[in-house]
Amino acid sequence: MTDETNVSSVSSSVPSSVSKETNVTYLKDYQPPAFFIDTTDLSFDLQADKTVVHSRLAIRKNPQSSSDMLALDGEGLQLQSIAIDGKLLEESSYQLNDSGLCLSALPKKFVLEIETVIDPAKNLTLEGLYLSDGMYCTQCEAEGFRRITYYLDRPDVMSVFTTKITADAAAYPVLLSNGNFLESGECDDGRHWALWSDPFRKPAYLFALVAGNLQSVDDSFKTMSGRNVALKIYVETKDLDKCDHAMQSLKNSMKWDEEVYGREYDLDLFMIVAVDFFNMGAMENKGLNIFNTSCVLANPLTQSDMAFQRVEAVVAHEYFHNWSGNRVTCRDWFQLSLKEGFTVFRDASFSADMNSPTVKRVEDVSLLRSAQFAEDGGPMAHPIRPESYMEISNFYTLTIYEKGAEVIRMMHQLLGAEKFRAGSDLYFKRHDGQAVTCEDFVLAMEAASGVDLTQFRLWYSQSGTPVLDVAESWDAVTGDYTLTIDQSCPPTPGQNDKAPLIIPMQMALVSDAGLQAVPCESLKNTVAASDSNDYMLSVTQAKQSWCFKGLASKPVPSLLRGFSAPVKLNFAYSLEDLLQLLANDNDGFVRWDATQRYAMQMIEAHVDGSQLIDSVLGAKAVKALGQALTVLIEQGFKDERWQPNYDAALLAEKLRLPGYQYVLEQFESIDIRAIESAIDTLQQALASQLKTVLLTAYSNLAKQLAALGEYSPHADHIALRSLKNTCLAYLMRAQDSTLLSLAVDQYQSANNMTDQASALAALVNCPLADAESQAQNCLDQFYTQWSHESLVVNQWLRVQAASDKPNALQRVEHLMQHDAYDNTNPNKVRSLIGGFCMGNIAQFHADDGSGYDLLADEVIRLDSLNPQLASRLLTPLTQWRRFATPQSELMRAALKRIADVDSLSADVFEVVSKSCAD
Ligand code: B3K
Ligand code: ZN
Repeated sequence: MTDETNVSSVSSSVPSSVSKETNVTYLKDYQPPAFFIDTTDLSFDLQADKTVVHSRLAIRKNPQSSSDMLALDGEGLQLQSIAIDGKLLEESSYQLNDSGLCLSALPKKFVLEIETVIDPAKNLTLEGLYLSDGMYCTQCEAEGFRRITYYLDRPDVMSVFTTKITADAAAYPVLLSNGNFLESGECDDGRHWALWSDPFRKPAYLFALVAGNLQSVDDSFKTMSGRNVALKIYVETKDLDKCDHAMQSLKNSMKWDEEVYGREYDLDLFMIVAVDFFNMGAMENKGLNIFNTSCVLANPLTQSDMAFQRVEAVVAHEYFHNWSGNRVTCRDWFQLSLKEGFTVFRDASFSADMNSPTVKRVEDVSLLRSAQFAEDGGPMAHPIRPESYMEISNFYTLTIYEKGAEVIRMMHQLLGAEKFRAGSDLYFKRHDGQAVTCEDFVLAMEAASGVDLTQFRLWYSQSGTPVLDVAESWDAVTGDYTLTIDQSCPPTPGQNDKAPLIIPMQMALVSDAGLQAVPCESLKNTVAASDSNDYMLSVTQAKQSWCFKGLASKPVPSLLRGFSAPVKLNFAYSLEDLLQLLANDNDGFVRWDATQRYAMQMIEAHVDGSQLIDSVLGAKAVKALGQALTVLIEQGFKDERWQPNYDAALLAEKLRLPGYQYVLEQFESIDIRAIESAIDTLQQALASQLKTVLLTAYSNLAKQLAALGEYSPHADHIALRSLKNTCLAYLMRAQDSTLLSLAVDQYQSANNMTDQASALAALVNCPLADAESQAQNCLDQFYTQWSHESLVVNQWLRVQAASDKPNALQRVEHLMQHDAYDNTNPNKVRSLIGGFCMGNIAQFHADDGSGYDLLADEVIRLDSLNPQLASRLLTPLTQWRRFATPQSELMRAALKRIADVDSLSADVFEVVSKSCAD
């Protein structure tokens, strides 16, 4: 079906750009669709620059809708023909524009057939159908399907899909789509075809197609009802040796979801495909997950422990979406956190069960407090259920994902595990096969638990990070100890006044003797039953007090245990209080947090000049922290072996000082040079003080790991390596050139990437002049050894971009010209440009603005190719208001320079316009 006269002039290769008055979409304007699409039959004739897409849609009027207009979304498509019930339409019988196709005067039920042509080879946006590295693949969430064909590209239109793919048989032997494989055949001209059918109704954003020269690693899983599911991970031949960990993670996830949520997989086949050009981590397309290679490939020689854990988490996350996202999906994109927040909560619980729960919690809280809090305090702040957007791709944020998961976690705490499970069972039962809202989730939780969540709903509508100011008073005569909590939340865009939220505050009281169980009148009904020493304070008002009676001595409060709510907590802990918590608290999170708070107090005092770390008083405070850490390190060893009951990974987290992002987040006005000096001074001081104990720990851990033999991604082994390599990083900063050989030897003898890359990073960041040539030798060797492994090359780019040695900017500019760099591959751009702008904070914020210029140039260049990536990279500049001069003005000028570019994408336009708004 071709009608040459009907070819539209829109080029398919160019991302859609906007005039300066971009459209805003509002939640309040939601209308149900005017039509439904019961079945969608697609046929793809794949050719690099001219792929023909034929669609046959069985459409039916929605009786509930008053509109008669069928407005199909479509972008960058060449329309070839359109027919209703077999009859070709004249050009005059529909309206075509840049964003779609409108039809009116339609029957109640009809078959619409459309043929479009697209150009996957030129599609660098990596949205819709694209050809990269000789492989076709799709990315349709959120609004990519409209770049494939005209459609009702909205999640509340769910349809049964069949897909026929035809392609050159030699170049693309594997042809995949959602659901079950039906049949395949050969054509006369060296091409072949395959037909797939997905029995489950789904929105277009879950559609997927892959064609390539791939091989699979195969396995199977027997579900709880005894069905056999075939599991396949498709990769390039050279990567077949990197799939075992993903496969094991998949099987563990399938089992875990059955045991913990009662969720069984529903198709007979589950496929994962790895792609090197991908805008994010992975995508949960029904039955055919598409993954960034970085989130699926894992081999000890080429991937670090961190990558192994990320693979496990992302495989689980995408698999869990099969229920939380696919079987029950979102009504509209404002409900994104319905699937993402819940699924992140599910994958975090899974990772906690597979590894160390406390370490997982510390990692999640670190991310939240550094990056999500910054987002929530910046110009892009939005509630976990936003009310408007210009470009939905900008709302795949830490707020939707991580804060969204925290909100679900709080619900889990308020209801308790059993009632929460009853709530999730009810939610899945009530809404299976539907597209629903966050409100539907909360209603199911309320119905199953009997808990009133009226006030809790504010977490969905209010943006900004709540602040708890906690004050104590102590009466030595009566032994009364009173805590008063003030709750507030700073204004965020569009929300000046905030109502008090319900905040679950888990706490305990700590004394020299350990945890105290004490009575508290107002807590009669709220004391957590699980641990008699723990209280769950329900903070619901702007100001509230709790009085604990009859204490023998003044306690230290252990507040927000387990980080029970995503809030900022202010309490005037003395350094002694913090050491007390570090020594005597039994909550792993609070113990770790005590070291963060201790270090922060020192950094703040150094920055404001009141107590320099290298002064007598400061040195005393560093010494006290150093001693406490020494005790912890020494306690961990018995007969030169680390005892398994001590968590080495958690100790490594404690030893590492707060990261730059977290430190910046604590300042009202950021004086970057003063902060840089404080962090450097503290690091050097601790490194020198701890040198001896770190050296012993390093060699003990190295011996112990060697005795364990082969590499294993087991959490216990990862913990030992993490502590060992943290010791090494410190030792390389101890200004002692006799220690250099430790890193060089480890680099040369490493039999896994964790040890090799850690040694490389330690050398590259070693401040000693003697280290320079050694570091360069290792960098050169590393590239020679791994230039054929794309993901390893990314690590090589990142370690150089993030190096705190001077001239990082020049190095980055030089690397941008290197053969190993490809400025259309998101992984490479994120490693080099992102590695510099987000991983090299001090040099990115150079006083001459050179870091901002580099970023602005890259954002402008990328915006015409891949707007999603460009918009993501921009994030650090959005924080300009937080900085003192000259950074604030220079950052703003860089934003303005971007804003002045004609025809920006909606993605970048939204971020720059909101960031520059007065
Ligand atoms: N749902 C996808 C994210 C899609 C992002 C689109 N810009 C992956 C995930 O969260 O599982
Ligand atoms: Zn997700």
